[in-house]
Order: sequence, then C-alpha cells, then structure tokens
Amino acid sequence: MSKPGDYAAVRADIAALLHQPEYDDGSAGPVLVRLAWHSAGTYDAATDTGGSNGAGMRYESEGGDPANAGLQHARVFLEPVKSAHPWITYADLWTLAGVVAIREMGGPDIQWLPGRTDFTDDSKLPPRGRLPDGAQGAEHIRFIFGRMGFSDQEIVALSGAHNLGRCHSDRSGFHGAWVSNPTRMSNSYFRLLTSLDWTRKTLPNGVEQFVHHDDDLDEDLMMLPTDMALLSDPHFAPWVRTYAQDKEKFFHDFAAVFAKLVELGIQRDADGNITNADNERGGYHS
Ligand code: DDH
Repeated sequence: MSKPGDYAAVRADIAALLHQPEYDDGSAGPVLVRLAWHSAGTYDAATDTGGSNGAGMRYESEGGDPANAGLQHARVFLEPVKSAHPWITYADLWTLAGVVAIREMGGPDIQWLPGRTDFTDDSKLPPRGRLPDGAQGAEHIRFIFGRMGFSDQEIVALSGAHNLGRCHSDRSGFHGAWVSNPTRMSNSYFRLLTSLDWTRKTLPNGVEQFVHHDDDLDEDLMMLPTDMALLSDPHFAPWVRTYAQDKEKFFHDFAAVFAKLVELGIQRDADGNITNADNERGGYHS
C-alpha cells in the first residue's frame, strides 16, 4: 500500500494498466476518459447538484443509467488501483484516471486536484437524463452543456475527446470509431469532421449515425448526429475549423476545459481544500 496522498504512485499504476491487448483497440484509456466525463457531466449549475463528487455510479440509480452503459468496464479496470491505494476515493480515482489516460495517449497535461469524497448512500445522486443524447442536435447540446456552465467554445473543445475510443452497439447502439487511430490523442476528430464526406446510415438496430467509407480502412469511420451538429451550427462551426487547423490551440483549450469539467460541483478554499465534500451539502434527493 502506498502512503496516503502519494498521487504519483496512483498515477503510475493507472498508466501501467492502460495497455489491454484483449480490449477494444488495445487500450483501457478511452473508456477511462468517458468514466471521468460521465462522473462529472451530471452537474447542474442552477441547483449545484451532480458533478464529480460522490462517485455515484457505484449505485444502481446512476450506474444503471443507460447513458452509462459500458462504464463498468472502466470501473473494473481501476479496481486493482483502488485495492493498492485504498486511501484514494473513487471520485478522485475516476477523475484522475481520465486525466492520466489522456496524457498517456499523447494528449495534454491537465490540472487535477484531489479531495473528492464518495457518497455513502444513494440519497444525493443526480436524476437520470442529464447526459447528452447522441441522436439530438445543437439545441440539445447547448442545453446540456449550458446547464453545466460551458460556453460554445468550451463545448466544441470538450467534444474533441471523441478523438478517443469508439461506440459499441451493445452499449449506446451506435457503432465504430471517429478516427482510425482511436488510442492516440490529436485533433484528427476535427480534421476528419471538416474534410471527409459523411453519409447518413441506419444501422441494423435502427440507430442512425453518419459514416465515411474508405477502402483502405478495416471499418467505416463514424460521427454521431451530435458531432455533425457541431459542423452545421453557425456558432460551433468556427471552433471546429479552428481546432482542425491548430492542434496546439485545441490541446491548450481542451486541457483547460477538461480540468474545469472534473471540478464541476466542487468548491475549494484558497489552499485548494474542498469545502463542500462532506456528504451533507444540499443535494438532490431522489
Ligand atoms: Fe462521448 N460518447 N459524447 N464524450 N465519449 C461516446 C463515447 C465516448 C456523446 C455520446 C457518446 C463527450 C461528449 C459526448 C467520450 C468522451 C466524451 C459514445 C459511445 C456515445 C454515444 C458509447 C459506447 O457505445 O460505448 C455525446 C452525445 C456527447 C455530446 O457532447 C453531445 C465529451 C464531452 C467527452 C469527454 O471526455 C470530455 C469518449 C472518450 C468515448 C469513447 C469511450 C469508449 O469506450 O471507447
């Protein structure tokens, strides 16, 4: 067991588990990033509920939300890290794992601070339905991320996470990866979104997505309807083009907005200590 507070040791163990030859594209990284994002993306600024504190996905009401289908894989990957460092909370571990995975996959360094607590029951979990639905359009995206307090630019920067990982028919119903090298962080997602031709396709399960076929690739590339909406919306599209042209700017903005994401629902004093992590804060009661 490491010394409590030895986050470098936790980071090293997270980095060491990313290589998973039998899983997806060979890396646990993308699903860990999604776990971090879904743990935080329930935040509602108006009521100050949801967010990365609490690790609510350990409970059925949040963990069993269809929007979180498949994230048990991420939590199982992290269980040995939790056993080796039992002093870290799940809420800290899940957010830290996302940050470490992004860096290890060639992405930017993202500021991360510890101190989240784990709820000890399910009384303060956010209601289901706060995470985005890939079948929708720009209005829905702005509603969901506006609720968390993100601007149009921040929404587009965050969406660049789809440079990583893939959709699974048995999880979301969508199928395929956005880029051909989905375990390497870059701005390919934006470049492909702006430069390739995308055709609407109805999958055998009735789900509609967009695909690009290339004879040289093993499988079609894909975009969700929400990804395409970034390109058709007049306020999102300029940022898509900016990030397609400027990887450094994308990495810079992505690092800032992902750091903001994993802090949603967390209040800190000047020393960085969390002031509202005591399970007693006014929260949502289901
Ligand atoms: Fe996402 N995402 N996401 N996403 N996401 C999926 C996979 C991954 C939406 C829908 C889906 C973000 C925003 C949105 C990642 C990170 C982030 C899947 C496929 C769907 C569907 C799930 C599956 O079948 O396994 C929608 C809609 C939005 C939206 O903005 C409107 C954001 C903001 C992030 C982030 O990290 C900041 C990652 C990584 C994956 C790949 C997961 C994997 O297992 O691989």
